[in-house]
Amino acid sequence: MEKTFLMVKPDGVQRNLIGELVTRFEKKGFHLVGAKLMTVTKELAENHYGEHKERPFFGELVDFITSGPVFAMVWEGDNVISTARTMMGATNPKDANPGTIRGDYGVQVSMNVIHGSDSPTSAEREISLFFNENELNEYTKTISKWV
Ligand code: DAT
Ligand code: MG
Repeated sequence: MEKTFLMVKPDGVQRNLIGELVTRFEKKGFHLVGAKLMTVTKELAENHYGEHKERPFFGELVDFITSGPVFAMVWEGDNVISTARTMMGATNPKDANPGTIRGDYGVQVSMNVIHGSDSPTSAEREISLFFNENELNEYTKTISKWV
């Protein structure tokens, strides 16, 4: 079953959006396999956002993601990687449709509430960067045959 890495960014944590965002993915029918409140180190931030190293906003991005706790999660489900991206909305909240997370809760591109892996390769990479094997829970819910 496909897994993705989602993270409530420091702005989402400060704005008390953890519960709301977890609820959206739960109600959609996805399956939570790991979650933790944590503070991202500079080293982890630079590794996680390595693809953006040459971008002008890289320093600001690393400073922001390390500025306060984040809520890191692993979610499982059919097409969860692309569906979670659709639920998140466009990177820049000004372009994100109402009803999406960034469309409903974001204003600035640099503080856009949530991170989500953009491909199977990045999902695998990001899950292993943020979680140890023993922090991922494999379990079955009775409801899984209905949703
Ligand atoms: P996404 O988070 O939708 O995958 P991304 O990978 O292109 O977007 O960029 C990573 C983060 O970097 C993004 O969530 C917010 C920040 N960012 C992107 N473009 C930016 C810009 N032009 N100015 C400031 N921050 C930006
Ligand atoms: Mg990205």
